[in-house]
Amino acid sequence: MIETKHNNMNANDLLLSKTHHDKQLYRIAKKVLGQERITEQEALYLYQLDDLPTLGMLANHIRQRLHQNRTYFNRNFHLEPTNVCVYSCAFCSYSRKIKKREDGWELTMEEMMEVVKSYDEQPVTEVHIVGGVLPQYDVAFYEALFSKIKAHRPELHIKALTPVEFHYIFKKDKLSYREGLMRLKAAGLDSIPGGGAEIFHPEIRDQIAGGKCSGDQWLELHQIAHELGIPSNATMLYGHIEQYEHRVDHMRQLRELQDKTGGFRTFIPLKFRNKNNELSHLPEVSVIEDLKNYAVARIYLDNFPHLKAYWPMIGRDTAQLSLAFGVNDIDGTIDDTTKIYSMAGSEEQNPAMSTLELVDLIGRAGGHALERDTLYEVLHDYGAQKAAVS
Ligand code: V47
Ligand code: SF4
Repeated sequence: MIETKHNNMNANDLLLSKTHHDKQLYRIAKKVLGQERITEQEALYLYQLDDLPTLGMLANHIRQRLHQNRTYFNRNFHLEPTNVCVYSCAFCSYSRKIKKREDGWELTMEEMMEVVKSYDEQPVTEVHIVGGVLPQYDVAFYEALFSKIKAHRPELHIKALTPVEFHYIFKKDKLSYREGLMRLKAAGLDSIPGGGAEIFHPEIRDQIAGGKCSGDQWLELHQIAHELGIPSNATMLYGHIEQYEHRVDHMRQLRELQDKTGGFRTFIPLKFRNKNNELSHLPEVSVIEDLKNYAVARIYLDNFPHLKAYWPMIGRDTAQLSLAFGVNDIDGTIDDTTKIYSMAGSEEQNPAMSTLELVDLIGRAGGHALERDTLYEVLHDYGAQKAAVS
């Protein structure tokens, strides 16, 4: 991934020469080199293009401009209050219906605090709290949970809940999104993860995630969070029944909101995994499709500073490859504390990686590993080392 200024000039010429045979691609390449925004039609064209190497070159050009070889990771753990849920999304392998709640788990406040305390001796900087939606986990419950976590470990960053939970619990308490978020922020909420976005377009959302908050509501909640100074992430669940048009529509809405608020930190494409859910008959998309999706996202979402590959979901090898297709962040979950993916058939059935392993994985792909906090402040610079791990 190393590029000097001199090499960079050559790379630009090479990029233009590689695209010269195709008028539309050439125009897109010129835009990328000139730091100009591409249109939705152009994003669609890139998705339809059967030319992964050129896509990789374009996306890597942007990644190099923004971050050079710097590749971030974060040490966090997941806290999942419950996997019982009032909704039944077709892609979800993890949740249990209320009628079958005895098959799932429902943690009490004390049990959740035990999970938090079990990390006391570990140098984690973030707790990611997300799970199923159930009436007993309401605004008062989360206020108490966040306050207790902050009282116990004030510096631990709380990245919690999605518009799916917020919408449900605020409605139950007759609170507006703004009122509810202000209360939870006062209790300790620091940022919002990217979940629950799936695909915004109702044509798809109604089929795979009917009943839960709409795409418009997801976006409205994030907009209000940004206005209140709560940063957030955004995801896109791809590779199921959606078409490329739906992915472009999804990213268009994110790009528009980011233009207004600037509150998104990172975009995280999530590959649909097909084990143990109602969409198990659908084949999973190939690694080529994964890389193409990262590249188009990096090229189209010009106002998102970071692009993250969630390695427990796609596996270590694809995570390494993704670094040449625009990705500059590898989610650094240190422990098998989320069941969302292992239950859906992810590559990593036991997704635990030590810091040294993560540094090594990044270094071997030519990256320069940096441990970050949730907001991308650098905590430790590991350089381009390949750690001595077996
Ligand atoms: O919204 C559920 C996805 C999401 C499956 O913000 C599935 O840092 C694939 O959003 N196949 C929740 N995906 C997780 C999430 C997340 C993950 C990592 C980091 C961050 C962050 C956010 O998981 C859900 C849904 O889109 N999901 N089931 C499945 N079978
Ligand atoms: Fe519930 Fe979330 Fe699973 Fe949908 S994806 S069923 S909202 S836990």
